[in-house]
Amino acid sequence: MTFIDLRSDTVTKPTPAMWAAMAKAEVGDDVYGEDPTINRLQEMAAEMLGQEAGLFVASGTMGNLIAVLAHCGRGDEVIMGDKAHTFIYEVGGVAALGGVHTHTIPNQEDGTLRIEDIRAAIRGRNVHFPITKLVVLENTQNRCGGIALSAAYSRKVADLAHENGLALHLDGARIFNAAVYWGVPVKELSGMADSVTFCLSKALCAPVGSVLCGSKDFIARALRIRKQLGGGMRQAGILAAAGIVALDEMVDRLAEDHQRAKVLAAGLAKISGLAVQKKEHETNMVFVRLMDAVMMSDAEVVAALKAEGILASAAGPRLLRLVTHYWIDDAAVEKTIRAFEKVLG
Ligand code: TLP
Repeated sequence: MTFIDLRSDTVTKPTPAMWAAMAKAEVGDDVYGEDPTINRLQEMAAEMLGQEAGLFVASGTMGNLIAVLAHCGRGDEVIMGDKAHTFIYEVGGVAALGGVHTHTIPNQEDGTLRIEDIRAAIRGRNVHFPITKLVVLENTQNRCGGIALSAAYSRKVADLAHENGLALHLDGARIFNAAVYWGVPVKELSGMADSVTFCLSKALCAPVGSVLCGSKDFIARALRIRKQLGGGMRQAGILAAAGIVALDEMVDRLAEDHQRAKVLAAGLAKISGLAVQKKEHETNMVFVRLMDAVMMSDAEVVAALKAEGILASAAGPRLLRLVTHYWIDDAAVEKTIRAFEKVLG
């Protein structure tokens, strides 16, 4: 059976143009800085994100970890949302590998952190306290619904961080979705941050990799940490070649994924037993809650959908997540709605 895979945009396979670019990629030893394709990707990414330099890394998780380790020393503190990917889904890496203390504050329904909560979380100088060094924002905010944060809000957070001598790191795994949502060049959402990671291997369809961007000094520190973590990847220009195609060809079309997510949400909203989460500034994710009247558990619904050829993920108790992407067309959306009707009918 071929599945309609809505579990995540991480499942996207490379496009034909990516396969072609990978087959003829010029490569070299990147630990010597000699892979021309990686160098080109890093320069392109930095330019697009409004930063001085970029570093190709294996994953979004590695990019965020390197950023936190480059900004903070052992015993320092980082402020982030309680729904931040770095807090929930990155295996506690900042604590395990960096000895960095995480101070969580609540993510609001709209994905933001309240400015007053950030301000209150910044520690004063006191011998008992860790030293606050960093604030992390996530754009789009995944667990809150794939919500695009605005440039104006991001600037406010950056200003607050900088006034207090802190850095701002942006987990921009899906920042291109946010840029397309707001209709702005991505640098407007990322240029104010001290560092930013974005993923090539999510909705942009490249098979592997993320780019961490920041100042030249920051990236020089990040390069050493990447090596320390075993992330020096040699002839990885093969992967970077797909990343270049991702940046050249795959950004503007993200609007189609956002539109299909809307159609999917509207179709699912008509099915009794489903409460579709509806928020402002949503992009390519649909979250649906199973209402009490539904006798099946989330795992049972996921299994029943799978039997119909649809893959969805359980995102919490009685909560499912469906993510649209390049390989989901209009027919797949329609088929998904019909499958939900059958499973819940
Ligand atoms: N998110 C994945 C899962 O890990 C949950 C997904 O399917 O959404 N930041 C954000 C905001 C992310 O959503 C993810 C991946 C990452 C970082 C990590 O990226 P990778 O998977 O490349 O390490």
